[in-house]
Amino acid sequence: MKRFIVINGPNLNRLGKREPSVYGHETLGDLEALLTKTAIDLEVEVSCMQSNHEGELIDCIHRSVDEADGIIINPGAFTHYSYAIRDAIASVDLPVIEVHISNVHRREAFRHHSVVSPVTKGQIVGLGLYGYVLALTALAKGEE
Ligand code: CA2
Repeated sequence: MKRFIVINGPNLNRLGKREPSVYGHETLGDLEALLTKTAIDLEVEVSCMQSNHEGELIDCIHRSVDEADGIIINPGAFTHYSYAIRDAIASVDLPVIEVHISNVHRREAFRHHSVVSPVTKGQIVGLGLYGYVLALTALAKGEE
């Protein structure tokens, strides 16, 4: 059975607790439950992690080489400036889909640019938690 890792970056453990107009009312636990259910429907395995620490995110990306068939990542604010996370993604030979809950292009200018997008398979933005469901579906049904 194919196995996918979902990586959430800094502050995403605060989902549902603040800024519902931007990020919605659902919590990180709700997201993980949604993805677990989606994985059952798609007949794949999913495991989720969240960290506020850049190095832990990088270690998880590296470990995924031996543990997964693909990665879904929301790097949080690291999206906009972490060349280290970009290099980690580039170092693994796995399909990686970048997800953002909010429509970053409608927000502050510093959120408009992603330094990780050039090394990902694709990017989904602005569709709330459903973006993760779409990403998991794309990986599950993909050829890679
Ligand atoms: O839209 C996204 O998913 C973001 O990756 C979320 C990041 C932000 O820095 C990116 O520009 C876009 C921030 C996550 C913070 O999450 C919070 C959740 C609830 C309350 C406060 C922050």
